[in-house]
Amino acid sequence: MDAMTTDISALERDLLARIDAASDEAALEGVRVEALGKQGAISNLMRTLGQMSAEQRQEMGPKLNGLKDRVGEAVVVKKAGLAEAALEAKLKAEAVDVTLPAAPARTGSIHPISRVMEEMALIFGEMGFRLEEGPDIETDFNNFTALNFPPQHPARDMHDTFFFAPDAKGERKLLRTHTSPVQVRTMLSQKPPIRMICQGRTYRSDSDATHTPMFHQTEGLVIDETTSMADLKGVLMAFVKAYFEVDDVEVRFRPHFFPFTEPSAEMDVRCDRSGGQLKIGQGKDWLEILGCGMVHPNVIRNCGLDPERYQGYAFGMGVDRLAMLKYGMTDLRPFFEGDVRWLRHYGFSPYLLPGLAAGLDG
Ligand code: 2NM
Repeated sequence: MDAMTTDISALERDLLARIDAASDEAALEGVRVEALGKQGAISNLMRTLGQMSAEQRQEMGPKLNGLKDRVGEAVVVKKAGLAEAALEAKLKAEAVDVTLPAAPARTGSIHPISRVMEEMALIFGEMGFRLEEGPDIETDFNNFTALNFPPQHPARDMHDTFFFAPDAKGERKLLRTHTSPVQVRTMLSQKPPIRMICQGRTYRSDSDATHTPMFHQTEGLVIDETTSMADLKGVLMAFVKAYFEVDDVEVRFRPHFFPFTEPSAEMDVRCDRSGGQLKIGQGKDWLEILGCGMVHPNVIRNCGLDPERYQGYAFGMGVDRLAMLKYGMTDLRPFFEGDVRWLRHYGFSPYLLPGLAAGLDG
């Protein structure tokens, strides 16, 4: 073997070893350019063929061509191997464990109280009542004084109020015992005509089968210059018909006492309890569903309005009890226990919103 042949064999071993050692496509391309590029080692050798004698050329030509082919082939094979390894690594990094369980079915639902409050807001909204809001923590003035509960009056005890410790100024805040302070806030901040409802949590220290210390109310107020008990009756009858989804309903007003209204009344609706099921609207029994009356002139005055010019009516109802009546729940306490079995049974789908056009069932 002559020197040139030895050089070629050594070059081939060296190139093949470096191709084999290339760890990525960039390194491999580097080796390829050094061997087969325009100024590459093999290309330079090929160029020497021109200066050779005929015999030399006959010997070296096939050798150099063989070298070029084998090195070129090694690059192609290595390149395919690197591409496959890269794909493999990528797939491994992005692997998904298909044995993982699928996302669980949604089990959340709308609580009957939320649902019923939405229904009520919708019905009164159609009749032109705006929804107003106020805080759960109230002042004694907004919860009692403005509403014609005189200081030291036993009516304040009637409400089993939760009081906070007096603050630095000696003011004793409380958890509102009804939503009526929202009416006070509205009268103090808006000009008549006022036509509003409010809804929300209310608190009284009272707990038994039919009372929870936290409960919900919906109340309404209309203040204008010419309102009457007849307007009140019309609004409340329309409400009851829409809420219980009955075409006709007979109601009666029983005289009652509230400090904030005069006259005051409780409204009953006809019902039928025969057959173990409660039907609202007609029947031989009566069911009490709400309290109402003409707003007391003292309340109007306490809220900065002239009772000689303005008067109005108000009403209030217990959301929790009306939810029970409509949806056939017999016990109040599970409302606030958070038992998922109860919620699954009585909860509403968030996709079925109440609407008046297609009936309240959406
Ligand atoms: C009721 C019954 C009767 C009522 C009165 C007022 C206010 F602030 F205007 F004076 N708001 N709500 C009212 C009247 C509430 O609930 C049984």
